[in-house]
Amino acid sequence: MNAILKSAAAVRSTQDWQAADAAHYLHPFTDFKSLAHKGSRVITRGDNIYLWDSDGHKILDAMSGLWCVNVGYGRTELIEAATRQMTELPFYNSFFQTATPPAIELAELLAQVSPPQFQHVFFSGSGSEGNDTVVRMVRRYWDLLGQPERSVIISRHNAYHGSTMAGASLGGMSGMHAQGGLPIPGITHIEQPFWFELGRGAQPAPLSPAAEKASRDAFGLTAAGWLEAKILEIGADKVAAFIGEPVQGAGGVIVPPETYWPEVQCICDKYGVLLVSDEVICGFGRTGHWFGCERFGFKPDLMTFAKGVTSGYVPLGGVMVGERIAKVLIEQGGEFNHGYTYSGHPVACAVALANIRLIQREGLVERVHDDTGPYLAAQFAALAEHPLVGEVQSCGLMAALQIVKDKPSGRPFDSALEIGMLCRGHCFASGLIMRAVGDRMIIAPPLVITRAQIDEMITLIRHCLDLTLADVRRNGWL
Ligand code: PXG
Repeated sequence: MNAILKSAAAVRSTQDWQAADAAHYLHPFTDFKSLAHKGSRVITRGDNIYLWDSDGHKILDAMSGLWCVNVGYGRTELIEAATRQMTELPFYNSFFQTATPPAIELAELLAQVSPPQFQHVFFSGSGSEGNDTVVRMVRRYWDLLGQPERSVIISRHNAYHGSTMAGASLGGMSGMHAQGGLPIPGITHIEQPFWFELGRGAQPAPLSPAAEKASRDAFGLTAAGWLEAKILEIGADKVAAFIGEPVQGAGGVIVPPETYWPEVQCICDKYGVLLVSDEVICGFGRTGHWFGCERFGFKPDLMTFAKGVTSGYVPLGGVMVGERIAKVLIEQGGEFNHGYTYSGHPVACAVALANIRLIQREGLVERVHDDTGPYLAAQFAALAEHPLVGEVQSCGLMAALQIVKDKPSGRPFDSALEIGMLCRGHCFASGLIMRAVGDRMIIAPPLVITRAQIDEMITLIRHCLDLTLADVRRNGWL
């Protein structure tokens, strides 16, 4: 397989790839003109946690593709599962009272690895589509219970729930809302549980660990209180559901205070509001648990998943449907007028089965929980001493460090300086893929990463922070 890809890369030069790319390919979330001018980086091959570009440079992929390649690149089990299924039955739908063995078996296995309230699944092709299904399903649920006015869904600013009309509306990205008249009606947002930005306040000196924990815990309750205030403002009889990522991924790996989710659960219970956990990033071991809701101790009614379900080898998403909703949809629902051509795609489901069995066989969730997660947390904690770093946070195998101008006060650099992008540029040039969300640098490496590879990644991160610091000093920005 790799030999074929290698030879494909060798057939055309990087320049040639870039010219064809610029001429025909509109990339997602991209300034087309500026990329056409600059030229794409063409990735041609992957193995384990590493990628290679069309110039032969080796890169440590600390973002798992896009938060998805949990079992790493080049896993024969997944490739063989796809080949077998394509040979036997590449496609059949699940619409007209039909099903395929991989879709049935995957539904069964997902029910086993999910929290016990989940015995049913609805498949989609992506996380965005999964969240479209969430919107359709929660509104259908309340319709069936004779409360159609209960239709408002509450989400959070700086959340990411996808890029379809419903996904982008549920998300809280202002840049996305600014294009195309979003959000769609019936979706509203509260503030995010981001302690460093909203709860810490300016401090003359660093907080002691005990004072910081107390401050975080108090802020968690405050942030959950914003949900209650919003429910009361709208009227509980109009609120259908609350949706959140256990840890906000694209928003910058924002790990909520421990008090946040249990309090959100109490508030949803108090007002009968459905609770939806978007597990597209947090699911399938990322947090050291099968699902992020288990890490944070809450019990959602719906869980959206995608990405890690197939480790990104083929597209698949869906929604785990809790018994509270499933019972109503099944027993009183009649036909649910919703579905996608690729709902339960047999090849995607076969790959997901192989992927989940691999995660089980290699004990990857336990490994993140007991070994590599705590190891990464300790290595990241040491980065907090760097002069540019104001905060570090990690949860399982995702982590963030916040670049600040002034450590004690946490004061940021002028956003126009784009220090995060500067640091990201050094990462790229040094053979490391690390993302910048503003001035917050984030990673989510494949779950197969070893301790030695974590050391290698941390050395690269430290090197890139040093290069960024040198730039900042040279330009007199400190
Ligand atoms: N929910 C969450 C929590 C996600 O992170 C989606 C839904 C949408 O999934 P699809 O499969 O439709 O893309 C996502 C996707 C980034 C980035 O910049 C993150 C995502 C997608 C693209 C970019 O970190 N997450």
